[in-house]
Amino acid sequence: MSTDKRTTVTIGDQTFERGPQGATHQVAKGDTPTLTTQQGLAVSDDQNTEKAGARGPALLEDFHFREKIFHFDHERIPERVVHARGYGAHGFFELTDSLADYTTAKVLGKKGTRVPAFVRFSTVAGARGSFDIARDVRGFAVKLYTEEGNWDLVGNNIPVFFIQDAIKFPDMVHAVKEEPDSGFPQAQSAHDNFWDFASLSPETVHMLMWIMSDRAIPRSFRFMEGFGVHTFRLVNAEGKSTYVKFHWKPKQGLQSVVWNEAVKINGADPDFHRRDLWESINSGDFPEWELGVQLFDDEFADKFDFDILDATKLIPEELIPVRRIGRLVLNRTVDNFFAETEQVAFCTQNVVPGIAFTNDPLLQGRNFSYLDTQTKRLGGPNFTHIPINAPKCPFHNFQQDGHMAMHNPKGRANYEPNSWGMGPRENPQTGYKPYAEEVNGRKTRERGELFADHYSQARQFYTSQTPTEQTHIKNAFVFELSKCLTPAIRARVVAHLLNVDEKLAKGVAEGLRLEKMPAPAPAARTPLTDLPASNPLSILKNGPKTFTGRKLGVLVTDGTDADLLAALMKAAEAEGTIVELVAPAVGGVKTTDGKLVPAGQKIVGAPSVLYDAVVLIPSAAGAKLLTGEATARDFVADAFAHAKFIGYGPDAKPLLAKGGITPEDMDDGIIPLEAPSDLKTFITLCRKLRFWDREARTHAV
Ligand code: HDD
Repeated sequence: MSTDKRTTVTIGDQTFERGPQGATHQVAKGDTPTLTTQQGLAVSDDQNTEKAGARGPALLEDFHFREKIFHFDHERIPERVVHARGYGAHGFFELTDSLADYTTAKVLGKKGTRVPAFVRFSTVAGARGSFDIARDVRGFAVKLYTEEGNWDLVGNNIPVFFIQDAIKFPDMVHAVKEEPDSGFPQAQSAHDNFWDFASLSPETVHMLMWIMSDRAIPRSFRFMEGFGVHTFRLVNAEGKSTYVKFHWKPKQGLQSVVWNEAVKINGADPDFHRRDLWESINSGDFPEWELGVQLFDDEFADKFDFDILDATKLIPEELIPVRRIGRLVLNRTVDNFFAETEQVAFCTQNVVPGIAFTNDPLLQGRNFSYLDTQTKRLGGPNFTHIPINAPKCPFHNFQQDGHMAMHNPKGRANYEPNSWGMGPRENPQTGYKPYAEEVNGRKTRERGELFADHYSQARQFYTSQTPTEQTHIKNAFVFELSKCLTPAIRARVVAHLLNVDEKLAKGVAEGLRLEKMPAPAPAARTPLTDLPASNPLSILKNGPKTFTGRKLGVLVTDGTDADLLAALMKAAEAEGTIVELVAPAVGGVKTTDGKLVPAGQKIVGAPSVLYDAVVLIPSAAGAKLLTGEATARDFVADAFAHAKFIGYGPDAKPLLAKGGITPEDMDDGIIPLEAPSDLKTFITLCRKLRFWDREARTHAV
């Protein structure tokens, strides 16, 4: 029986059209388009395959069915071999300070220049469907559609890298990804293969410090820095080169979560980071970063303790300050995840005139890898024709044909020179030229001498952290190595840490219960132990000054004080804080004024790990009800254990007790909220983000 026999039904307060088998549709309006095949043929029935009789066999001639299934079967493309899980957004870049003295790049030339941008953030090791808060590096890839072509700055949220030479990249990636026989662990470095490779490759040690720090578990993409990592060159109109390192500094300040929290967020909301970006942009709270540059010359490069071509080293901001020259604003989410976020193809080779490469062996290797990988991933050489990848400036060339060619040269000439006077010509004035660096040398497979210092900056990173952050680093090493089944590998890592910081090494050894302390790993170059601490390397020294854009979870029940709730909403709004009400039922609660206030979440689906701080304002009866609910108990206990600020109303005490908070545990991070004016004080306190003093009291092991 065909679907043209439709009836109208009402479900709830909405009216639908229903076919004979119960499939329910929107009621077609005048402007509802007709469903067609890919050939534009109108479809009469999309519910039933063509059959010989209602209960008979399906017919091969049903081309609509075949086309639909064929297309579905081909929906997947290979996921990225690294950075498979990512999330993108559109925005713009605006130049706020001209670098015209240093570079001919127009995007960096005239103050006020604005170009469209697309940014894709990612994790590295996990598959496309893995979770957001893995302990991992985050990709921070920026595509600027400039008037001189696309400039891709394909960076990370960490300014250094695991390895120095691109030839080691496949080994490093194989080691960190799931082990090839078992196929696990997914999206984690906490396994033997990774630590085996890392402990046998001392060049990884500086990066290990960063990924064991809270940098690897950011609170959101919005609250992390980005780095171009390599030293690039800027080249000006006279052909003079200046070295440059690129930085993205978040206006929102830096913030991370704690490890136990990350583990729980991954279960409660595997999409935590992408949801945060989506929601902030769609609510009009546009994340913003400043573009910073560290500019330096050969004189600095020659006297610097390390090689500027070595991607496992950074240049402390105290030595070369970061000059802020622009801003990147993300103000539009994608229309289609696949078309934009999945198909966007970043290539480190995409630079514009006035920006050039250095001989960093990691960068040189990347320039091959990205083009190669996009060709495979997107199915051929014409991936640049996909709208998200196409430049927004005019482009003309004689490249033609290939799979899915969307634009071919027009007319007779598909080569040059030609005598038909047709087609584009090269332009020696505006065209891209490599930097005219003098190059000579014997062919060899070696690295620069200074590349061999693997510990000095690792130590500098560690000594630059606050005691809280140092503890987190130690705990992360202990956690990861405790998942490592081979004791010899654990000891090898500790042997490296002895060259970084003895206290750290001892703390890790103790945490692992290592019976015998290994000897320090032999260093290829004597580490410099006197590098001064550098404040920009710490997250906690660079936190936000406001609670803006952060999320407050508020536990409410029937009978919650309406005045207290109103005061909370007002104080939060003034600060730009997002409030989510968590209740026994998502339909909401009746507050003391008799109004039904809808909730954002039911308690079972909203653990406190999803919030930056929490408020407990149940009524007395509500608190009694929630003491019998395990997820409410966890809500309180976790907020306490994760050193969060907790505001509590007059009737919340039984809930605090149920969450394991004894009267002796009450500290300055747990704030009574009695009068509406207390709410403003509470929100102001939350600007500190965490009450770190509590942490030591909650982690005895
Ligand atoms: Fe890479 C993707 C960042 C070293 C080879 N890389 C990729 C992405 C980012 C980075 C952010 C995701 C881009 C996106 O969102 O689509 N990669 C880095 C940084 C590195 C680095 C900051 C060191 C400083 N990468 C690196 C090396 C190689 C690669 C040494 C190979 C020799 N990277 C790739 C790749 C990927 C990639 C295989 C996978 C998917 C893709 O390119 O588009 O070509």
